Amino acid sequence: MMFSETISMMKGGQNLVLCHDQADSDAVGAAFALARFIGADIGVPQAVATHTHKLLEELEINILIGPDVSRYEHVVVVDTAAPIQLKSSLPERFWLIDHHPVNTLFAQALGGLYDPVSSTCQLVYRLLKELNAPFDRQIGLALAAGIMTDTINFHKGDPEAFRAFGEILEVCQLTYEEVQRLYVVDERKDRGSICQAALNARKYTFGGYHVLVTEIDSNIPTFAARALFDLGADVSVVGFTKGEEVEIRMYLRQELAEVHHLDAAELFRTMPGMDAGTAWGYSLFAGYRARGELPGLLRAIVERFSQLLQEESIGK
Ligand SMILES: [Mn+2]
Repeated sequence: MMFSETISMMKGGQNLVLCHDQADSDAVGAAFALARFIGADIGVPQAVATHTHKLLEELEINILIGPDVSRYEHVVVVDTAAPIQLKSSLPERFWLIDHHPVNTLFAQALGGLYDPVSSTCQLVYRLLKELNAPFDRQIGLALAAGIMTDTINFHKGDPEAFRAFGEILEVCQLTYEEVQRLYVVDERKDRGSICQAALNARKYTFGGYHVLVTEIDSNIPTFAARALFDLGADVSVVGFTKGEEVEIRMYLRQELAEVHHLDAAELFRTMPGMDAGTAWGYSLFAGYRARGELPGLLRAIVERFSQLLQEESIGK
């Protein structure tokens, strides 16, 4: 049976669409659109990512924290690449819709749709289209926000991501700006924090590449890292201290990653002093969360790039 038919059969049942922990707009957007079609609760193991709060508010999405997954007839997990991202909410039986280039969860699923495209939202759009599902502005906003997030506002993306985004705008009568409003930081206080973080940044040049490192006083390190990257950094690293925990985000420029065979997520996983936390991401973006002390971690990251980039340039 096609997976779209399976989805169709779930309609009216006791359903849960479960996102990965720290759910981003791709996970939440996909969950919302699917939940509207089959009728489902939406859950997350512990928390939703800060940048997604705007989408939750806009769509008035009610998310269950740590839902009892055994209570449901059908559980569809979305946008999740590995069992660890579900923490203790990993269901015994579940379907999966995901797009991550490496997926270690699909083998445990009853089935689903796994295709390593740009976003989970485009996969949900594909399924809903196949089912002739009704679309409205809310579903459109959810799916478009997810595609925009996972393509990093179209800094990357496969043809289907662009096509799906355009179709969604058209079918749901949305404008690009309406979707972007959910994506960019438009709180004046947050923009101030990003400006201050940029002004406080230290710039290192190793092997000709610019490495910008800073701390931010607001929990939006991803946006600040993106801002430094857009300013011209080849590597941008931004840390935020939240009580005893630290959050670090890093963007790598593609050219640097290719020339030096670097993978951002892999770098964080193997960084000296960073083995105590959780690292995630892909080749050009990585996140890290742990209990720890931020200045020491940032120094270790700078030291690592100093070795990686200067050694190689000497060898040439
Ligand atoms: Mn995703």
